[in-house]
Amino acid sequence: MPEVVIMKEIKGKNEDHARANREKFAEDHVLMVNIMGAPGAGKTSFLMALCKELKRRGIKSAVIEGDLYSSIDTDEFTKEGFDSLQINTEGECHIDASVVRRGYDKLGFTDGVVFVENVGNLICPAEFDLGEALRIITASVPEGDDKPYKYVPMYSYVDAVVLTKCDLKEAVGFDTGFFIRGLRAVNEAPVFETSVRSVESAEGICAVADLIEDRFKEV
Ligand SMILES: Nc1nc2c(ncn2[C@@H]2O[C@H](COP(=O)(O)OP(=O)(O)O)[C@@H](O)[C@H]2O)c(=O)[nH]1
Ligand SMILES: [Mg+2]
Repeated sequence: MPEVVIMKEIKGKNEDHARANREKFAEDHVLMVNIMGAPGAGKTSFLMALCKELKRRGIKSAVIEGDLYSSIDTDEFTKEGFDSLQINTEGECHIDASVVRRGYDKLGFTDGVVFVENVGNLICPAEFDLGEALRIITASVPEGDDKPYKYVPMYSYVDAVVLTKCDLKEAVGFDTGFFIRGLRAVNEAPVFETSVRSVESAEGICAVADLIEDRFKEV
């Protein structure tokens, strides 16, 4: 069974912790990526497919899982042989830079990509810089095509948008053009269409892996 660490925020300036994290990640040759999205958006499923694709390319990755309770997501990654650590916030709706740092130090990982799967929430995680190099939102098709219009702080905050569960577009009547127009009103971030259920959308996961690979070269 993987270790589950219960963590609460250390009071203090989040920006100071985020700055210290950035320095540490650079020192360790680590690209830190913050994955955000609603509960059930497909964060874990997408992340698993992405980690496997990166492994195929010879890039190491590790995962820090943030959830209120349980180790369900970390168990998945441990089973597949990835370094992973579960943080339980026991009620907090996001994780902050100090929590990420304590998890990262326990992980003892260098020379690769560390993903933080943030607590499922479209509001609070956009208020806490973790010291990450890349911010991704997973937006799932069944959530609806109007979310960029409603969750403006989150959609403004990210560097890339991963549209998940694209295999369900027709079933739920998702209007991609409407979604992208809403996004473009606040952000020029690239959009990647993905699914873990269809071969065509698997190409989107490879395109995200290209982005991660390019960014990792800059670390
Ligand atoms: N149809 C479909 N279902 C998906 C896809 N990705 C994830 N799911 C399902 O959506 C649910 C939530 O996925 P999960 O990865 O746990 O989301 P998380 O809570 O954001 O980490 C699970 O039942 C998954 O099997 C996808 O690409 N297509
Ligand atoms: Mg998850």
